Amino acid sequence: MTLIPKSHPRVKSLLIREKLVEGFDKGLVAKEGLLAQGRGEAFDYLIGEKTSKAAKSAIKAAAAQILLAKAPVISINGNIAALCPKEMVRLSKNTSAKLEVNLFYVNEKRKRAIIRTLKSNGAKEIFGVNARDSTRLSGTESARRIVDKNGIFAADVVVVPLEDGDRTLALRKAGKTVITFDLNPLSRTSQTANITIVDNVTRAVDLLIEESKKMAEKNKKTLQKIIADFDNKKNLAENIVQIKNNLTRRARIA
Ligand code: PTJ
Repeated sequence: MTLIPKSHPRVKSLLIREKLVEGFDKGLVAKEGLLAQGRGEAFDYLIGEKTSKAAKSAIKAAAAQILLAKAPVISINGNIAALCPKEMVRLSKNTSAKLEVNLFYVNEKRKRAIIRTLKSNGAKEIFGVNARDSTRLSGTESARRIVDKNGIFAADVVVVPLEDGDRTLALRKAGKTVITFDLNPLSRTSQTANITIVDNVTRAVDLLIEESKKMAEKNKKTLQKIIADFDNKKNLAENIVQIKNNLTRRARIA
């Protein structure tokens, strides 16, 4: 691991980068995952490398939505397995959501490494593992169309962190509610999800776990109201305004 001076102003961001690079060295992350990280870092810089008010309200809506779901599933890819496996397992346990490994860049060896990582972080049952349980999701040509019959295929709510593609639209057409974490408010996934958390997944996932713990004590009606009051398009627009304001402020300083 590269040594990063603690005094570095962007130390947190650099530590996240190191986690991803370590995950790549361990065979969890696709080469393209490093590029995805770079894309994310650029947007993180633009949002100010902290959780915005808009992201906090998306996190609340996401917690309510997962708790109200009958069959929630969290989709795990290589970047997530490298960045926050323990947190995803904790979220799944707190909310009774299933974990399914679903990769864009299919690679059996990498898939097995991801499964091992999830297990070593406490996951008991993992979906998307056996070819005999797989089926196809229509409306997408990518490898992500291969899903588990008892996991994503049967889910009513699916969490799809870190992906910019057409799967979200396919999931929505299949009648599912989609939640994503994506630093890019303009990505196809961000724009088509029901709830988009525009924040670094490494910051937002802990907040989502906390929110789901708090909300587990609330009644169904309260949770339904939180979701009804949430408007994803409006929330994305707030994130874009925030980026614009950050840019204007920096331009003034320069
Ligand atoms: O492991 P696989 O084969 O399933 O592949 C995973 C990647 C991430 C390589 C694949 O899904 C991919 O290519 O993703 P994209 O199309 O690059 O989209 C990733 C999205 O996540 C982009 O919009 C990034 O801005 C965003 N992103 C990257 N890092 C983070 C992030 N969003 C939140 N937190 C991050 N840490």
